[in-house]
Amino acid sequence: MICFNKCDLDVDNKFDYLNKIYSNIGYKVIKTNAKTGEGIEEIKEILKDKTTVFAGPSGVGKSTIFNKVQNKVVMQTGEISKKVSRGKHTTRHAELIDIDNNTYLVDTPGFSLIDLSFIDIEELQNCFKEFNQYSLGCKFTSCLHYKEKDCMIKNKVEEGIISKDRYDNYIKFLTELQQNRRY
Ligand SMILES: Nc1nc2c(ncn2[C@@H]2O[C@H](COP(=O)(O)OP(=O)(O)O)[C@@H](O)[C@H]2O)c(=O)[nH]1
Ligand SMILES: [Mg+2]
Ligand SMILES: [Zn+2]
Repeated sequence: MICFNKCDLDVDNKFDYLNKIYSNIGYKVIKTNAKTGEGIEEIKEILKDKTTVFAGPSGVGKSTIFNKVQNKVVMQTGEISKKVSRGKHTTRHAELIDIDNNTYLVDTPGFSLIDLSFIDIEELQNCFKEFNQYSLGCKFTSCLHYKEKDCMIKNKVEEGIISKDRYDNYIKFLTELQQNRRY
């Protein structure tokens, strides 16, 4: 599930744009404002009878939301440093908190940088699940949807069926992995 928090700061309504992209792919998308409580009840419903981990960049409001959905533990929340505009790592470890019957929650420190090196180049496309149903249409079975000819993924991007932003992210990650590949 993807949660877009701080919707009070979303002045140009990026949420609607992202919601459309990710809902189409099949993700459940939720809009929250941890300051006013918007969307918090919806999150509580989703957490019921499950074990959930909050993941995402530091400073996005994971711990603030964590504090709003339960009253057993108070997590430290951090102001975003104006200097580096990155969140402080105030949550230093991950702990499984028993918030209700059969309901567990883990807050995490989050990350300021994603290390993708554990993903195989050929496997990366599986992280973009909307590519799946089309990749059989590529001419080459090992198509990376990058420089290859007769690529169905690139066709679908062209047709506007696969989001160009998502495809561009895929290529960013792919080229990063290719550059760091060790022989
Ligand atoms: N404007 C705004 N600020 C928020 C919201 N949620 C959290 N914050 C602020 O963002 C900062 C980082 O929050 P925190 O929960 O520590 O982020 P974490 O690193 O993801 O755990 C804090 O100063 C929070 O008060 C929100 O919905 N709107
Ligand atoms: Mg935190
Ligand atoms: Zn392809």
